[in-house]
Amino acid sequence: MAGALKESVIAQLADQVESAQREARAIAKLTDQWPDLTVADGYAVQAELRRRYLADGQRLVGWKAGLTSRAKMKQMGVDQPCIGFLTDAMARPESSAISTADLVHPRVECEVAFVTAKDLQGPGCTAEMVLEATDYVLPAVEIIDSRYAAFKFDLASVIADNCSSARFVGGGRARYASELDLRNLGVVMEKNGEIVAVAAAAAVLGHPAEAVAMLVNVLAEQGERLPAGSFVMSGGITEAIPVQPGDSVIARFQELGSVSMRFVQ
Ligand code: 0L1
Ligand code: MG
Repeated sequence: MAGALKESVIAQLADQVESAQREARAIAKLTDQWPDLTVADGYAVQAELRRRYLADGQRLVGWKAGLTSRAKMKQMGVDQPCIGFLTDAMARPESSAISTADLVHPRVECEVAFVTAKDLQGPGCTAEMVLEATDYVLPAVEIIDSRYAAFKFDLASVIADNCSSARFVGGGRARYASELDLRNLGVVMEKNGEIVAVAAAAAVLGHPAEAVAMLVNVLAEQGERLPAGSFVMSGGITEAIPVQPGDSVIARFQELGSVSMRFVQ
């Protein structure tokens, strides 16, 4: 997918997003400055960010699908999902203390993560192909953090910001997808001992494997495939809940165990 903007403009926009991410600083959405920014341009900025982070020594460990539920698309005012990349610098251990000092306004959401055993190549990737290529699934919590002021953005801008990727925590019990009814898998999220969200995984495009297939097809538009051994977060099942220092969060997944963490300054 070739962006229409000149490389120098892509680099300039990547500078803005990169410094906002590194300095945990909110900025105006990119389309305030470039109203004609397209989804393809957003992915070009995201690819430039990935190139820079990998050149700096971070390791690509996987991908994420975002904006995968109708409710979330409506909440954020967009009409299609997005994808983002995950590096080792974003991973946090289960039950750990996660600092918010390097985040702008973090929110947590529960997701099913897939680990693949075979390469997946689009276009035309389907949920069935994803399930056939999946080694196992595990529960995960994504900590998203839009670098845009008040979480206000459009699709091109959020894609340029790597789909709000910030931190992620995998844990619980790894299971073969074939042993589970992933569509009806229930999740309960608690914050500070109170239930703050309850949902079933069908909230993610009807089935979380659909979101992974979408991701593979978007990668194909960028001339890329999903290699075997990839970790893929399939999108928020629950709504995203704001967190601050002092909060502790536990996500309980039916059949997959739980994932917990606490937030500190
Ligand atoms: O992972 C997600 O679904 C987040 C995608 C970007 C939208 C947001 O920041 O809420
Ligand atoms: Mg997410």
